[in-house]
Amino acid sequence: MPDRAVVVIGAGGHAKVAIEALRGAGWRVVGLTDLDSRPRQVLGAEVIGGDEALERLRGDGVEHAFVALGDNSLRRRMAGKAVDLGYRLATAISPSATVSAYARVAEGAAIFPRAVVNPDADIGELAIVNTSAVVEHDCRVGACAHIAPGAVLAGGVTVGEGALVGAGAAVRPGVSIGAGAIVGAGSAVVADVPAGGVVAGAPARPIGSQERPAG
Ligand code: JB2
Repeated sequence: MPDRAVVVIGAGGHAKVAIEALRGAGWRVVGLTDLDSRPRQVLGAEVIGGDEALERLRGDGVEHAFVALGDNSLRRRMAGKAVDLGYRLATAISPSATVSAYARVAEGAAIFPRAVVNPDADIGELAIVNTSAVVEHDCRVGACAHIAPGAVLAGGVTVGEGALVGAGAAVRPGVSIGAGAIVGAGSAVVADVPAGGVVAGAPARPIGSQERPAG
């Protein structure tokens, strides 16, 4: 039986859901690091300090880290630091999530309670499929993208790296959402969204763009 010890990076709201998912999947959370390094507990796990504690923990033999930061760019950056320190990225799949045996979930991803990931879907490294989100068959969710709670991707949707699909949004089959794009909460996306595009509404319309795609 391999050691299932994991350190969680970030001690905010995302960490709470991640800790439950990790524990449910058999991980032992040895502690958290946070920018706010004051000692405290999150769901009974200790905040042991800032990210400088990561090196010591690795030296103590902790092999896995989970980056529990909801911001897509920050999550990518912190994961890079953890990997540079020699960590492997843990994957947090809640026991109540339904993940097809024919789906692929890359390292560092989060699949939260009651989310559904159907056959031949591909969930990229560090992506988040948040609570009750649905990723239908043949979807591709890029690295560091975030499918927020209750969002629904119909079959064959592509979500680019670092994109955010807001809570409760619905995306029509086969639509492509570009890297770093943002889809507003509750939107109905019926046409492709370019990289860095920001859309909202039902049907979703452009409301701006980001100069540099996030993530
Ligand atoms: O560089 C960092 C760093 N920067 C901010 N390293 C570490 N270890 N921690 C960092 N933080 C910490 O992330 C902040 O001090 C804060 O404690 C935490 C962010 O907490 P917050 O609750 O604001 O966001 P979150 O990322 O945990 O969750 C967001 O994303 C989720 C997907 C929220 O929007 C949630 O509502 C959402 N469900």
